[in-house]
Amino acid sequence: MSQDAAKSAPRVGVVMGSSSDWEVMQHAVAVLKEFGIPHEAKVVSAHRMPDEMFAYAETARERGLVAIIAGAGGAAHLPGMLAAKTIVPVLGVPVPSKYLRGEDSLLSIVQMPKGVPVSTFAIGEAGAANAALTAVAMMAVSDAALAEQLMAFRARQTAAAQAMALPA
Ligand code: RP5
Repeated sequence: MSQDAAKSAPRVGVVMGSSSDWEVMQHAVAVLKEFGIPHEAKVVSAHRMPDEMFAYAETARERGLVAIIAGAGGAAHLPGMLAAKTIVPVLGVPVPSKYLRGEDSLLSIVQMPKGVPVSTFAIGEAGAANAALTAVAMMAVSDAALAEQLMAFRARQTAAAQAMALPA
């Protein structure tokens, strides 16, 4: 791989079970864009594309991914099955579902048996954004410039909260 290709090779993978998950998962991608993290986003359905799902997980490490953000809804086995096939950290995002509002997604992602972890985030948009912020924090451990960016991001939130006013 050339140096230029290596620079732009994705470091974080954002995958989801369906294009219908994009409304939520786009918030992870927006954070990665904001921090300038090379990333990729694609549909990898666990039950409709099991072979592609395994191939994605099996090649993640050699392709240089440091984290996989995986969003799914309902019987949300995508994050757990990816985690079963790679040691790259998997950050799971429960996508709101039609009938159970994402409580099914949350429980099926968070309740991984001991030994194969999936870091699980809040249901929906906040979870997607926070999963990406966690990937940024993981990378910031060994990247001083990124750490500065993350601290500035936090400082802006502090300033915004400090400036909040309530009705008289
Ligand atoms: C899951 O089923 C997806 O992650 C999505 O949240 C849910 C519904 O998928 P679609 O029927 O919208 O394709 O696999």
